[in-house]
Order: sequence, then structure tokens, then C-alpha cells
Amino acid sequence: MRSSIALRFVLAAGAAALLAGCHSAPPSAGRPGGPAKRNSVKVGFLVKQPEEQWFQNEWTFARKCAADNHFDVVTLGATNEEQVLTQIDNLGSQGAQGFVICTPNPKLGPAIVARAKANNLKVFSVDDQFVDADGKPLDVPYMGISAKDIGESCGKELADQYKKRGWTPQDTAAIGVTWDQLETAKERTDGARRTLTAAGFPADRIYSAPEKSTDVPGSLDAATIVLTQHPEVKHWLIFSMNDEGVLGAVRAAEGRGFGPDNVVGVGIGGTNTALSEFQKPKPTGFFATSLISPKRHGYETTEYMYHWIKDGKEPPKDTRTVGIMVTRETCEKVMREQGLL
Ligand code: FCA
Repeated sequence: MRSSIALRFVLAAGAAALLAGCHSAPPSAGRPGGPAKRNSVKVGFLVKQPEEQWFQNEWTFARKCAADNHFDVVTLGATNEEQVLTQIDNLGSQGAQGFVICTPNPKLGPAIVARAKANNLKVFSVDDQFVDADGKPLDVPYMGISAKDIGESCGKELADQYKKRGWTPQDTAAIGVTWDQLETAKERTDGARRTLTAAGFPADRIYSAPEKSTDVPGSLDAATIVLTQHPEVKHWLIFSMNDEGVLGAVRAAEGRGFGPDNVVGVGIGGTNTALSEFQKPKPTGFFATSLISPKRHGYETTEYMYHWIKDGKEPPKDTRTVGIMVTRETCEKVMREQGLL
């Protein structure tokens, strides 16, 4: 419990620092004889959780895109409605012409679109899709992960390990750390549940652990409740919407004496978060993750916005990116192949 509070404090302090220092422009790309001339395009990149590695990676690739194309990008944290609307006004008054955003709440979509229009800014949504009051997706360009397929691949990986290890339904259960209020999150965990049960794992042995925040402490708290309720379980399978959701549950299980021999966690995310877990001297219960692409979600979305502003070329309406399952053995190699290292 105490470590959970300490972790929350560190994360909150990190988030505050990021929010405070978030106005950044990319360095000019160098060329012999001096920096390349910047053009007048300025793009914002707003994210809902600036302390999360995924979003920092998106920013890194957004900045790279701006440096490569000699325009300005402004990376901003916007964790609630007030911040989102204020940041949009800020971008407008700074002379930006558009922004990419992972909204803190998809239902803010209509308000974001209205505020962008008032400031004469184009909008591209990334990761979490805008919805209207009835939950219907808005007609705004979007790039997200193929949430259903990726979730299903996590369930398949868990089922394969469950069978390979010869575990039985009597002494095995699964924890699904869930965040059902977000469609892309629900699609992922529903997908994992579906393939796990289709492979023969009993549905009534899959326990939901709804988290109160989508970070490691939120997942740790949610998973602890399930672990406490089921002291009879000997082996645990763990899935969630992202690596943080799986890591929190793996840490909670470790706190109760479960290690890599009796825990299999399969995350979604990859990159630095998973890699640092895989690079620990000894394996942990965090067994695998579906590596998704902050490069596509950061670089490509920013590039779409750039061409929309500069050349009037509208971005595709709906782009879904794939995941690649990686483990301790393959993560670094695949990251290298994908241009992530
Ligand atoms: C959502 C999640 C992030 C990441 C992204 C692709 O925004 O909150 O962790 O998985 O989708």
C-alpha cells in the first residue's frame, strides 16, 4: 500500500513537471552551412496522460517529423476538459494551424471540434476516438490501434502459455484489468477474454478488475482486490488495455509471492516500458506484450496534419495500426526492426 502511494506521488510529480515544461519546439534540422529554414506551419500535439511512456514516445516522433520537415510542433499535456480547451485557445493565439490530440475523454469530441473551429485549427484524433452524446464516432480523421485484433492476440498468447505449462482450470484463474468507459480499451480486454474462452479457458475463472486510473498504481489496486478474494488460485493469467494495466497486476501478484513460474501477463504497448521489464536480470510475470507503434501514431499523424495544412491534402478518415507480439527474447530485436531503437 505504502509503495502504491509513493508511486502515485512520483507519477503525479512527473506529470506536473511535464505539464509545466511542455512548450517545446523541435531543433532545426542541421545542414551544411547552417540550420534549414523553417516554414510557417505550426502543429500542436496534445495528450491525455503526459507522464505515460506511450505518449512521450508519440511526442518524440512528432518532434522528429517536425524536424525532418522544418516546421514547429508544440507538445502539450491536457488531462481534463478545461486544459484541453485552454490549450486549443493557446495554440490559436500562437498562430498554429492544426493539432493532433489524444483526448482525456472521447465525449469532449464535439466541444474540441467547436473550439478548434473557433480558432481556425484543423483536428486529427489519435488513440482514443471522439464520440457524440450517443457514443457514435465523430467524423474526424482518426488513427487508433486495431484494438479487437490486438486484444484477441493477447488472449491467444495467454491460452498458449496456459496449455504449454499444463496448468488446470481448477488451480488457474485470469485477471482482466479493465477500463470499460473507453471503447478502444474495452475492445482490447473483450478480445482477450473472447480468445481465452474460445481456447477452452472457463469464462467463470476470468475475474474483472476495473481500475480507477489507467496507470500502474491504478491497476495494482484493482488487481489486489481480486488476488485477495481468491487466495486458492495457484496460477494467474493477466491481461489489460495496456502495459501499465498488466504491470500493476504483475506487481500486485509479486507482493503475494507469485513469480514468473505461476504468473503470465501479456500487455499492449511495448517499447521502453516493456523493454525495461524484459531487461531485468531475471524474468518476471510480465511475459509478453503486443508492440504497437508510437512512430506511426506520433510521426505519421503529425505528417498528415502537416500536409493537410501545407498542401490542403486531407488525411485518411480511419487508420488502424497493428501489433506485433514480443517477449523477453524478441522485444529489442523487433523494436530495432520497427525503427523504435
Ligand atoms: C489509449 C491508452 C494508451 C495507449 C493508446 C494506444 O490511449 O490509454 O495507453 O494504449 O491507447
